[in-house]
Amino acid sequence: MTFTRIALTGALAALVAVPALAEQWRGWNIHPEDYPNSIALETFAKEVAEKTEGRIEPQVYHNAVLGDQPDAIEQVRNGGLDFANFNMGPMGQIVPATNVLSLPFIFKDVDQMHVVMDGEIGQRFSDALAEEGLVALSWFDSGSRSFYNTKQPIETPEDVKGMKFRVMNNDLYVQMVDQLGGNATPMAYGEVYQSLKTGVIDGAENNYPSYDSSNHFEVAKYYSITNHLIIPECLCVSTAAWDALSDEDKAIVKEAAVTAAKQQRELWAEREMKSRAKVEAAGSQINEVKDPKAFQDAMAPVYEGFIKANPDLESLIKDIQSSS
Ligand code: BDP
Repeated sequence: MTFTRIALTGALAALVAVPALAEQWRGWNIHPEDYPNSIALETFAKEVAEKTEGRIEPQVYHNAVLGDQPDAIEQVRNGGLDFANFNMGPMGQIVPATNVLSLPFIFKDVDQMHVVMDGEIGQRFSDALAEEGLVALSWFDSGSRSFYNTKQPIETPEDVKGMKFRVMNNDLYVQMVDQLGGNATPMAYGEVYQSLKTGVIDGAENNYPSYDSSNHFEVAKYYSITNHLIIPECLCVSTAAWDALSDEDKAIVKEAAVTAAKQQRELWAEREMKSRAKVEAAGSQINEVKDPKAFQDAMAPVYEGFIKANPDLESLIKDIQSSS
């Protein structure tokens, strides 16, 4: 055997012994590192890396450094990114059925949302997402959203008149604010702080943890509890990344996502209380609205318009409303 042949044989043997290259998964996240969703995404990444013995190495990119949410949705759909935590609000543009989750007051409370999303109806949403390139593996909590603004407490729909609110990218939210007599501007989350500060908008709406972590409470101190939206969020993997997995790895990834969601929901409940206490201590004025039903009743035209435009989704709305 010549030297070259020995060397070659050795090199081949080394090649065979080297394990298959790890799949590097890039994950999108809009929130800062200490947010419940971020911690849960890290748990997901760690568990997947460990249990697949490094065959998949997920890395989470926090703080929306990989782009805005609507862009990130596109990127996960086309396989440019591998996983993400997405809110179902901006998803409505891509997966029409998920718009049902953006109807104001669709859920009675967060407990009902959990029951619905963890059961057969949640599976229907997962099926709809799967048709658009997104594999929803588990559902995170996002609490309920309320309005906050720079001007005054909102106690009745009348108080919303003439005010300009930032909403997420979905026409249903524009209609929602319209029906209350305000003006809505869809805007990227990262632009809201500056826009509140400079008076481009008067207010926005979100849950306590985001009102806190985004620092919006520093510039918009009136937080009025309307609880008008309860929007679930998914831990989604791109179909391309999912389809490339062996059955064994699919089971590992699914289980890690379920574990992450369980952790997220526990952390969420704690964080809601902590954030509320923090913003109040910092001077936020939180008020209950006088007549929550007045806000709910004002949404009738939003439902009517939606059902007229999407008659096929009426039964899904009814199924959610009648579930407990
Ligand atoms: C937060 C959601 C996040 C949204 C953000 C927003 O977790 O996905 O992008 O609200 O208002 O509560 O844009």
